[in-house]
Amino acid sequence: MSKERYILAKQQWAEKQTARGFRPRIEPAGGRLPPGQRLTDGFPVLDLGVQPDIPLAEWRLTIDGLVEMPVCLTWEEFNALPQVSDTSDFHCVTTWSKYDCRWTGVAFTTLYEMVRPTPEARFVYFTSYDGYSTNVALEQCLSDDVLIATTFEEHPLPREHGGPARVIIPKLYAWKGAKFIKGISFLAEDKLGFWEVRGYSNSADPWKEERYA
Ligand SMILES: Nc1nc2c(c(=O)[nH]1)N[C@H]1C(S)=C(S)[C@@H](COP(=O)(O)O)O[C@H]1N2
Ligand SMILES: [Mo]
Repeated sequence: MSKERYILAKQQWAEKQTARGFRPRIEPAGGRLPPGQRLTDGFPVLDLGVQPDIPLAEWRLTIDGLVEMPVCLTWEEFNALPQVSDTSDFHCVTTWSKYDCRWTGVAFTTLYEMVRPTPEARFVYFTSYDGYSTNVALEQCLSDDVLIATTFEEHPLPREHGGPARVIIPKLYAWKGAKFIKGISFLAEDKLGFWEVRGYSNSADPWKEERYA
C-alpha cells in the first residue's frame, strides 16, 4: 500500500470514528469515572418493563413511618414546595455512566424537615408506581444533592425516565433512585428493596464498586 493510500485509509477511519461519536471510554484512575464504568452520551432506560401512566390529578406522594407529621401530597402541593436544581453524574450498575445530568425538584431535606422523623428513624424505604422499591440509609439521603426530581434538562421528566417524579441519589448507583416515586417511609430497621433482595449491594457506592452483595 502506498503511503498516500495508507494515510487516506487512516484518515477515513478517524472520520468514521468521529462520526460515530467515539471517545475514550476509560478515564485514568482518580478521575471522574468510577471503577469499571464507561461513559455514555445517550441516556439508556432501565425499568421493570412497565412505565406506569399516572395522571397528575391522581398522583400522590405519601411520606410516613417514624415521622411526627405524615403527609400525602398532591401534585400541586408537592410542586409548591421550594425547588432546587443540581447537576450530577449518573452511574448505572450495568457499567454506563452519564455526566452532567441537570435535575430540578424538591430536596430530600425539605421533605425531611416537613415530616420530622423521630430519632429512631435510620433507614428510608422508597416505593414506586410500577411496584419497584429500594432502600437507603437515612444519612445518605440527607446529602444536599439528593432530590425528588420532576425536571430533567429543564424539561418535565419524561415518563421513561421516571416521570412525573423520581428520586436522584448521585453518590450511589442509580438503582437506589426510585423512578415513578409513590411513597417514602422512615424506618428504624433496614428493609431490602427490589434489587437488594435479588443480590444487589445494600450500600451501592460506585467508588467502591459495590455492585453485588
Ligand atoms: N420505579 C423504578 N425505579 C427505578 C428502576 C425501575 O425499574 N423502576 N430501575 C432502576 C435502575 S436499575 C436504574 S439504573 C435507574 C435507571 O434510570 P433511567 O431509566 O432513567 O436511566 O432507575 C432505577 N430506578
Ligand atoms: Mo441499574
